[in-house]
This record gives sequence, C-alpha cells and structure tokens, in this order.
Amino acid sequence: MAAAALLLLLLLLLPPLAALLRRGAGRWGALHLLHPQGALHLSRLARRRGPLLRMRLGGRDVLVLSSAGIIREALVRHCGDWLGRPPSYLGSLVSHGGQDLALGGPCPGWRQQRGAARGALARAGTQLGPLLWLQGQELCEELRSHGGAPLDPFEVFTFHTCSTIARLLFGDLVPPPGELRAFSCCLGELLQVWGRSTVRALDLLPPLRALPNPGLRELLRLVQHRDAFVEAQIRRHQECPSPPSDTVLGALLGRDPRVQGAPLSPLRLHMALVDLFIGGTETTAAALGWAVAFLLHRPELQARLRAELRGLQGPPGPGDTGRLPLLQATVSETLRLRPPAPLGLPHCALRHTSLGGLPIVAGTILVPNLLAAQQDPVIWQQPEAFLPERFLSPGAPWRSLLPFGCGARSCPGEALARAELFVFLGLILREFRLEPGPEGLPGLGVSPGTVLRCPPFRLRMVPCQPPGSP
Ligand code: 3QZ
Repeated sequence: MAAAALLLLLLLLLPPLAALLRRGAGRWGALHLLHPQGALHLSRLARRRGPLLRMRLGGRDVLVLSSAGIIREALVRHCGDWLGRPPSYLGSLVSHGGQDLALGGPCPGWRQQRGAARGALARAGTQLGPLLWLQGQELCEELRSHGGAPLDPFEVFTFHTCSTIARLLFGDLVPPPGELRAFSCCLGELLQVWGRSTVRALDLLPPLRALPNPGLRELLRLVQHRDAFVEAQIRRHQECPSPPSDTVLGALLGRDPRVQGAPLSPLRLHMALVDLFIGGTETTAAALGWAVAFLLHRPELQARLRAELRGLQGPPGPGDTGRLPLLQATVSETLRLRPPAPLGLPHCALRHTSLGGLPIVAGTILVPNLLAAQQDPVIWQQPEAFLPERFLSPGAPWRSLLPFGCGARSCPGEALARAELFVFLGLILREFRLEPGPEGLPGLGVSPGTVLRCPPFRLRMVPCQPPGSP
C-alpha cells in the first residue's frame, strides 16, 4: 500500500520534475549532476543545447563544458582563474580539513604539495621500466595461474595497479601482499561509498547532515582503515635505519634535493599518499578492464597487436611507444572512449573571468565533461566506435584528447598511468589470447560510479606463448 502510494506520488511528480530538468536553468537545474548516468546524461543534453551548459545550484552558477576547445579555453588559457575547488562537506571530512592535493584549494601548503608530488613522480618516471616490468610479470603470473579458466580480471588488475603505487612509493619496503590486497579492496569500497547517492546528497542538501546516515558512517570507517594503513607505511619507512633510496616517499620526505617543495608537513604528506593510492588504483585498473573488453570484440585487432609485439626484441617497456604505435593507439582510444574520471573534478572560479565571450562571476563551478568532449562529432569521425587506427593517421586530433584533464590541475599521474597501461597491456597481449567467457562478449555500456567501469565480465586468457620467452 505504502509502496503503491509512493509510486503514485513519484508518477505525479515525474512530469514537472522532468520539465524542470529540461529547462535546466531553474534553481535546481544542477540536479542533472545527480543523474545516475552522470556524464552520459550530460553529454546527451549537450548534444541538444551546445558545449556550454549553464545551470544553477542553490545560489551558484554551474557550467558544464562539453568540447575540448572550451575546456582548454577555461583550464589552460585562463588556468589561474579556475584553480579553486568548490567547498565540499564530504571532501573536508575525508581530507583532514582540506589538506588534500586533489580536493584542496590553492594556498601555499597546497602549492608545495603539488610541486613535491609532481616533482617526485617526474623523478620516478625516468626509471619506470624495471618496476613496471617486474609488476607486469607478476600480473601475468597471476593471470596464468587460472589456467585459461573463465576469470573476472578486475580484482587482479586492481591489486597490481595498487602494488605499482606501493613499489613506487616504498621501493622494496612494501607491505606484505596480504595487507596490500586488503588495502586495495578497502580503496574499492571507499570509492563505491563515496559515489553513493545517499552520501553525495550530503554535499548538495545540507539539512540532511542532521540525520543519521549509514553510508557516511561506513565512509568514515573506511577512511580510518585507509589512514591506519598509510600511517603504518610511513612509520615503517621512518623507523628503517637504511630506507630504500630513490622512492617517491623519500622524495616527499625531502631526501632528493632535486625535488622542490619537500619535505611536506605530516598531514600534507599523508594526503599526498592517499591521492597517489586512490588516484592510481581503480582508475588504471578500470582502463585496463575497458581495453580488454574492447579487444574481446576485435580479435583481428588483437592479432595485429600481437604481430606488432612479436616484432620487438624482448618485452615492451615505457620507451617503446614509437616502436609499438598500434599498442599506443589502443591505449589512447580506450582512454578516449572511457576516460576513468569522465567529469574530471569540479573547478571553482577564484575571481571574475570570462568564457566563450560570457562574463563569469567568482564562485562559479565548472564541470569539464571529458567524456562528451572526446566524443564530439565535430572533431571525431564515428565518435562512438572503438577505432585505435584513427590515431595512426597523420592528422589525428591529439589536442582534443583530454582523459587526464588539462591545465594546472590536470592529473599528476598521467605519465605513470599511460606507461602502466602500455606496458601491462603489451605484456598481457604478448602472452595471452583473449577469448570471451561462457557468458559471451562483455557489454560495453557504462555503469554509474565515481570511476567509469565496465559491467563485470569473465574472459578466458589462453596462453599463446611460453611464459618468459623473449
Ligand atoms: C577518479 C575523494 C577524485 O579522479 O577518502 O581518483 C579520498 C581523495 C575519498 C582522492 C575520489 C583523486 C575519495 C577519486 C583522483 C579521480 C577519500 C579521496 C580522490 C578520491 C581521487 C577521494 C579521485 C580520483
């Protein structure tokens, strides 16, 4: 009875709500941002109404940008104007009051944290080859252990992207595999709860904060687990009489004179590690999952990639992008169609500015729709098709490919992620033929969440070359 009444109420409310959403300019136009299909829904809207959507959220303007040109105008040309992040109740709760690189607003401490994190990652980037190769071999070993039986690869990918970050940060002083596996699962749950609509709503509707919220309680419990793990790793390093040299953690602690900004304050250091772990785990694993899913649909492309890999002496390394153009194109095409963070992170105007000739007031929120920009029919032919070949032709629109955002707040892990995807995917394709599992080909539609992931699927990984052969 109650359910029927609720349904009736919903049906009655639906048409006016839909009309409100269609107009978008109303006081709650930004409810579009809560749509479960997020970026996809906003892309459809942009196709009808153009690349600059203007909405209202409470008392603020929200701009959703859906073309690479206008995103670059804001975040590259006017980058100083858009350095801020919108204030966030939840963000503040999970970052010790805004000490986070991804979520924090510009202040001297944040600039120092950004300089140190970018500097440490750039240093590490010069010697990624051996690390990625080792991790990639362990990844393939684990995949091999399934002996060609149907397997959902996502958790395996997540563990190995998480281990990559751990190795980069801690060198050989990594936590035991069991502990790391538990932590990578904790991060997955953390992101899942972070994206839950009952939790998201706390940012948009302040009165809800007075009510008990089970999602929020779970979020805080997971944040505690996250913090205990990160704290234990830092302590282990500081107590070690001769900690491994040349690690990202060492650089953040000020042990590498070439890295500016270090040492960081304890809280900034802690949150920089959290960002690296969260930013580098599920995002990269999701992209690997998408690449595999797309390639299951294109066996002939797999064969061409294998032939390209066979032409190389030895295993693929991060420096082989020029020698493996099709593999490089496959990574780019995966990131074009399925950017792991399809709406990036929201920006906030620090001062009055302009965009597309329109005046913009300070405090305006900007949401870059990377998914829409990367499927813009003005730029991309057959925008929705998976065609890595498009990147092999001379005039390919590279500048319109923005999976990591652009400008001063673009993803600091871009080079790492690209190298990791390139090497891991190369090692996998070199050793295994990817074949659909008993349920058939995976779906390629997007499912809602903080990170754009493909629907769960199983595949068979059939060895097509003895392991370890050159
Ligand atoms: C998908 C907010 C935004 O772009 O405990 O992976 C800590 C800080 C909750 C980092 C969300 C940075 C979750 C996903 C890059 C992406 C928590 C953080 C932040 C987490 C990530 C968040 C983000 C990222």
